[in-house]
This record gives sequence, C-alpha cells and structure tokens, in this order.
Amino acid sequence: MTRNAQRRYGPLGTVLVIIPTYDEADNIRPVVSRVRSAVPEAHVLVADDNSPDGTGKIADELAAEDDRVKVLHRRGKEGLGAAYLAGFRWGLEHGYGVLVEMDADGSHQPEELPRLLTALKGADLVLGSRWVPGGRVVNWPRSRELLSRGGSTYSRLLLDIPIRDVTGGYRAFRRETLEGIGMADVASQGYCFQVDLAHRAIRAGFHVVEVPITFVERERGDSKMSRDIVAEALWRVTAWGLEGRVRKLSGRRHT
Ligand SMILES: Nc1nc2c(ncn2[C@@H]2O[C@H](COP(=O)(O)OP(=O)(O)OP(=O)(O)O)[C@@H](O)[C@H]2O)c(=O)[nH]1
Ligand SMILES: [Mg+2]
Repeated sequence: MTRNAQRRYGPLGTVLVIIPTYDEADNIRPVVSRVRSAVPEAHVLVADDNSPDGTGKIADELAAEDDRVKVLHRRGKEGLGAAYLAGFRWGLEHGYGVLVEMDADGSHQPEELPRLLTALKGADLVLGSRWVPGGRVVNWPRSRELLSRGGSTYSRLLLDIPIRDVTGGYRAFRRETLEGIGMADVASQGYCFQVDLAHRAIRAGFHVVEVPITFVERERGDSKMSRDIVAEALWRVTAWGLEGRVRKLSGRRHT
C-alpha cells in the first residue's frame, strides 16, 4: 500500500527547475527562456560543471537579467547524478516545495511542465514517460529507442517496480519525497541515477505517477551518453535486483 492511500496532499509550494549542464552553450538560453515562459512562477537553477565552452558564464548573464534564474557553479565534470544531488540540496536548503529535473538540450519540453505539476498535486513523484500510452520520442534512432526501452524493461522486471520509463530524466519531486529517500548515500551517476531514485521512492512507499511526454532528440551540442554510463546502469541494476531477491528469500526463511 502506498502512502497515498490515506494521504491528503498539501499545496506544492515554489517550484525549482534544476538544469544540469556540461557544454550546453548553444542550448542554455533557449531552454531557460522556454521554462520562464511556460511556468512563469517557477525558478530555475543551472548546475554547471565548469563547462569548457562557457555555459556557466552564459548562465551568469541569464541570472543577472532575471532574479528567478540561479546558478550553481561546480568545480568540474562529476556526472549528472552528482550535479542533481548538489542541485537538490541547494533547493531544499532554500525552501523550495517542488524540485524538477530537466535536461538542457531541449529533449524535455518546458511546455509540458504544467502537466507534470498538475499530476504532482496528487502524487509524491511524477515521471515524464516516453513509454506509456500518449508518450513518444521524436527523431530518435531505432538503436537508442531499443536501448532505452530495453533498459526500462530490464529494470522493471529485475527491481519489480511498476514503471514503464525508469531511466527518463524529466521528473518532478515534492520536497518531502527527496527528504524521505536517503539522498545522502546515492552513488549512482548516469541513467542509473534515475533508476535509483525511482526505485528508492517506490520502496519508501511514495506514490509515483507516470505522465506521457514527447521526448525530442537534441539538435545542438554533443551527447554525454557513453558506454560507461550504460555499463554502470547494467551492473548496478543487476546488483540491486539480486540484493532484493536475496532479501526476500531470507525474509521468507525467517518467518
Ligand atoms: N553538470 C553536469 N551536467 C551533465 C553532465 N553530464 C551530462 N550533463 C547534462 O545532463 C543532461 C543530459 O545529458 P545528455 O548528454 O543530453 O544525455 P542524453 O540525453 O542521454 O544524450 P543525448 O540523447 O545525446 O542528448 C544535459 O543537460 C547535459 O548537459 C555532467 O557531468 N555534469
Ligand atoms: Mg539529451
């Protein structure tokens, strides 16, 4: 049974959209401006890992022009997961009620954010989903689609979680959800950071909802996706799955 069963949800509070960046100089301006138009009351935090292409400097210019845009400058490239954790901590310390994950490259359309926020009124965590009815991908090569669908199916079956798009990175968390999943010991980095957070939220009994999105392949800048990121996801998800099975089996033996 989820916590949702007897739960009444409180108001959402102020929204912080966290955008991690590494070499997104061509993308950062358009995405921030689209977020500001789509949800004018939301604040934006750019979490930049000292991008060599000057993305952090452009983000500073945006922050100087607009009070609702903030920048977290980090020392160097430490991966998506570390940038999000730093962004979440910053957002929680500054009192935000909702923390949103969004890529900088236009794959996650800011115009769809209002739908995610509406769903969050009755949930603890909302996942933008490519693989539920109504969800889709635009301009993705068949190989990427197969990898993504395969990764989600593998994670769903192994971890026994009822989620169709486990690796997606367009999400909205209530602050209480992040406070309740033990962020301090999250070590995963790439796609598996997303799997890790969804899995933790479900295991902690939070109500997790998928909302269909249209995911658009990046048009500008380079992908940071790599063989290492896929390998990390594969070994960690397999290890979590086996751990869960052993836990269940030994629980059964003791009872
Ligand atoms: N701060 C920070 N951001 C990162 C890092 N790696 C990736 N990102 C950002 O995370 C988001 C997702 O990365 P992408 O390269 O688009 O990954 P992807 O969507 O799997 O790959 P594509 O399909 O090629 O776009 C983008 O906004 C990146 O700039 C990192 O090490 N540090
Ligand atoms: Mg991308």
